[in-house]
Amino acid sequence: MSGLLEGAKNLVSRGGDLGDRLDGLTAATVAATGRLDDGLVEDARAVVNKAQGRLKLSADHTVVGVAGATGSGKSSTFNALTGLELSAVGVRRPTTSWATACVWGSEGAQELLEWLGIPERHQTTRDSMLDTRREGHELDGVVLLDLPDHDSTEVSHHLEVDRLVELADMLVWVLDPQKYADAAIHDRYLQPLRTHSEIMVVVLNHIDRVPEDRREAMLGDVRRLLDQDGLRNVPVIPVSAKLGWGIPQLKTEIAQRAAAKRANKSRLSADIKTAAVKLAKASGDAKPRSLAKPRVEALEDAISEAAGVPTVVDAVERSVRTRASAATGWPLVSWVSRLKPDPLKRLHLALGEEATQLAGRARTSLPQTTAVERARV
Ligand SMILES: Nc1nc2c(ncn2[C@@H]2O[C@H](COP(=O)(O)OP(=O)(O)OP(=O)(O)O)[C@@H](O)[C@H]2O)c(=O)[nH]1
Ligand SMILES: [Mg+2]
Repeated sequence: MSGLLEGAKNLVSRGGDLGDRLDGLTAATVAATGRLDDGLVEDARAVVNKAQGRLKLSADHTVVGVAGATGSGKSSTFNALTGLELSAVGVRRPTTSWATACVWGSEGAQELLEWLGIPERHQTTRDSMLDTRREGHELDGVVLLDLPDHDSTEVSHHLEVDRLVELADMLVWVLDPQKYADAAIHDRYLQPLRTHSEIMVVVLNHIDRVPEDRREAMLGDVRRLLDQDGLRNVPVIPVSAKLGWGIPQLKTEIAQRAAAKRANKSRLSADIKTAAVKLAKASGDAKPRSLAKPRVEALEDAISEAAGVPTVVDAVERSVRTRASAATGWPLVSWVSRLKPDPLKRLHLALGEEATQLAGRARTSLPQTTAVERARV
């Protein structure tokens, strides 16, 4: 148990390479199996599997999920970023049932999209369209995902959201003036993701519908709630997806992180750290109990007695003595000792050629362990 604790602690404090951290978490998961809560270990194992899966795929792409409540304007934001009407924007709620992807720079993205489980009919490649404008290249390497609503009445929607929020390298949370304070998003997503602030951006959409003199106060309120969630570093951008306000800022925010090609590593590293902290916490920091030396020795004695070790030691001793006197005694009488039975042979054990190795048949004639010896062990 101390090994597990040490492993997890090192993982938490060390700034080391992602591969090392992953190895550390793998080792801690193996050590924790059967010792810590199964659910916790299972979660840690899922993190290991996900990280191993993602690290095998394109490091040139950054998967950006656009998430939020129903009607907050995810699809509108997605369309504004792509400059295309790819995702259905609806009046009827909820509109988006399946994630849609738009990829800028498709080379190497196919396997990534497969891993994300986005069917081909829900994928669009930005460079397949004639796109000569300079800004078209700004988002090179981005795989933008329009997600269904997390607060849906449809169970399949939040299952899909949860799955993709887990896999994305970066997340854009779309809030709206009516529901930005909903516990549903803060308690279920934002707060638990406070360890992942580096990979998140929040937008306050529908800002055109907020009277101008109230915008500042509302943004301040969103900021306060995010600070409470532990997301002090996460930027909040006022946006009107409908009118295109704030879209260039959002684009720049995404583009900078995508260009740094760090988001996927930051994400995995935050996941690994979170899992490690949980394992370390569950394992506690009490010193592992050590047994007093006399008790260890008593146990060793009982086990060796039950296994017949003293009988063999005694037989070896007597056998060596008999052989020695046969070899070195005065020839006139030494032949007498050869007549004595070899104590080792009686146990179906024998001293090898040079009397240094003990050789035996698979089944020796060592006495069976008695009930008393077993009880002592
Ligand atoms: N005035 C205004 N309307 C907006 C804005 N963004 C979206 N809308 C409208 O809000 C409604 C919902 O927008 P969607 O983009 O479909 O929202 P969504 O989050 O994708 O919704 P679901 O897919 O159902 O979860 C649509 O009627 C949009 O036209 C905005 O910034 N300002
Ligand atoms: Mg939608």
